[in-house]
Amino acid sequence: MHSLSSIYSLPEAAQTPVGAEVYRGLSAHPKTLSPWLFYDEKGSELFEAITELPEYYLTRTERAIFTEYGDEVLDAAADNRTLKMIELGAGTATKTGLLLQAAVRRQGTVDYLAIDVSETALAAAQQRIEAEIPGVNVISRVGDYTDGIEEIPCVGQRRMVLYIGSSIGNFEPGDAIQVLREVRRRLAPGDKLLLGADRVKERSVLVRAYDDEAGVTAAFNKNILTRINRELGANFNLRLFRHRARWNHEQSRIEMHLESLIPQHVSIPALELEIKFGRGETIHTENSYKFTASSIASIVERAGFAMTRCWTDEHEWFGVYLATAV
Ligand code: AVJ
Repeated sequence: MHSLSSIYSLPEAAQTPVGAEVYRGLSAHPKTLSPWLFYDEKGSELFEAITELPEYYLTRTERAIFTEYGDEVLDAAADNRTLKMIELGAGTATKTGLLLQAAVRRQGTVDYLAIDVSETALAAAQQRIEAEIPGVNVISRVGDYTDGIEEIPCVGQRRMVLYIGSSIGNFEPGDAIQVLREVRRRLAPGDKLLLGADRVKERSVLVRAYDDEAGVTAAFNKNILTRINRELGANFNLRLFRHRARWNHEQSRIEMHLESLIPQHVSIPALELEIKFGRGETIHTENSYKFTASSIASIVERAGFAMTRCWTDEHEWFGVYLATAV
């Protein structure tokens, strides 16, 4: 048996998802790494900690919108039918509980399909929801994005797909449209999309949310290097890189980078790679796009939805958008 690695003479590790992404990203100019690499066990813990930081207004603001307008959202989405909910990237589904409670108040019971790549997060979410919100029938599906949307048969019922938490902001605008088109393809006309997306606002508020006082976001960003050290035997010295968060006004996005403090070489034995860094050179690890009501409307419309309603908080810092499949 020939393995692919011997045919292409790439090391075995370069063909695992993590190895392939690190190989691609750190051989590229400028250097980049995809944000999904953040979410190993430690990274997922750090992200949970970020959501509770005073500077990170996103989670708390979206939760406040669901608390205040949950019943309105459900009314507007259901069109007087029974609503079934499907969540993409459900994670721990803590905010979703507020919408599920509103659904139970409205219709007594609700079917909820939670889709996520993390089996452990899903299991915890399912257990908590079943214990805390009687009336919710939880089905969980381990997988990527849209896997399983069609699995809820819906004769005479409405589906509402939840894509909340501003997860859409990690995509380039063109890719965001593609993802939502994929969602649309699995829905029927009249079905709903509920999208949570962070808004453009004053630069200092945005930058602080991604460069907090306690350094939790810095640790989250640098954890990607720890992961590469552990999984690919690399020798990144975390003290020789610093966390950077910058607002890119032209592209309407917060960028996170890891900046090399000195000229240095890093070796990644499992990939047979030696990476050279100049002083001040960065690895671009994340884009977090920020939207206006009209930039979000244009994305959902290009994906085959009509914008139906939106809700925001008192500062207009975060948006929750209800769109209808056309
Ligand atoms: C999970 C993609 C919504 O962009 O705000 C938080 C990730 N990165 N702090 C975001 C993140 C740094 C987060 N999303």
